Amino acid sequence: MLTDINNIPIDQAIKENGFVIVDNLIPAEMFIRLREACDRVVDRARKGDWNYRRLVGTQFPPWNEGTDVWGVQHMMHPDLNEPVFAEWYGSPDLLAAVEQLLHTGHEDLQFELFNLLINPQDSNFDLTWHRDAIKAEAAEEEEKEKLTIPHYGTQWNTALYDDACLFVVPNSHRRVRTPTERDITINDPLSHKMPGQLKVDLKAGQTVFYDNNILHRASYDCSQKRSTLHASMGTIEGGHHRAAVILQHGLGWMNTEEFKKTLPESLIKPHANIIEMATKAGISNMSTKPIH
Ligand SMILES: O=C(O)CCC(=O)C(=O)O
Ligand SMILES: [Fe+2]
Repeated sequence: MLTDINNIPIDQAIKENGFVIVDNLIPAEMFIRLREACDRVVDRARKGDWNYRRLVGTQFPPWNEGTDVWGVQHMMHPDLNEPVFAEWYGSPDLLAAVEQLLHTGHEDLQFELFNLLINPQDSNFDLTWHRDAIKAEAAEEEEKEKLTIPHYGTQWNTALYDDACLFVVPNSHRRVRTPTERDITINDPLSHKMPGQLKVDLKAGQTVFYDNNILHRASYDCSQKRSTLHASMGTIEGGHHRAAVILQHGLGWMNTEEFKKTLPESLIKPHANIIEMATKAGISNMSTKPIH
């Protein structure tokens, strides 16, 4: 059983706090290869040679305006031609961690997103306090209802360089916002004074898994190199609930023979599972409209 940096089983820690920090989910021999592959894709995205990217000025998809890049999308896309990303996404320790967090087995794992979060070059950029799957304006009743939907998935940041960009409110992932939190998320969403906020300090090589409905924000510093792998996986039980969150990123390229050929053995079943999920939900082009 995998434990976190405080020796607590990771599934227990994420349930209690909404996030959990884990060491050593990158095999030593893969570390440099991942850094080098990231440098190459970042270079392409900044040059405008890779158009699936997140641009300063906009937090959620679509990213149509601006030039300075804060994230690169679709690390496993066959046109990027960087096999180390699928190799890591399908690596045994990472899959074991995800299976423990989701209380599921390999057969039921669902292949999802793999993106990269980086430092912008020209200016600092802050993401607002948010929950990924619930809008700030949601009325209390709607918020309460959405918070009861199980996630059937987990997401994580794995730092290739020390990374202190993410802030969370521990244990805010399953309850409605307090009046102060509601006020901040709606009227002062860049606030540095969120009650109970915690800076997540990751050392290179550490991973934070977090509930995507924990209240969180991020602060992007253009002077500090960031190259943080940002990914998610789910279970087949998620069905259409998971579809909305995942497919808003536009994943048509995953439903191709060309992509399937690039997958390591450990990802064949998880990949078949997401294609089946999208097909059952009637979304075989694997694209849905943005949530926010
Ligand atoms: O930059 C981060 O660490 C968090 C990114 C984030 O919150 C998001 O992509 O929704
Ligand atoms: Fe987020």
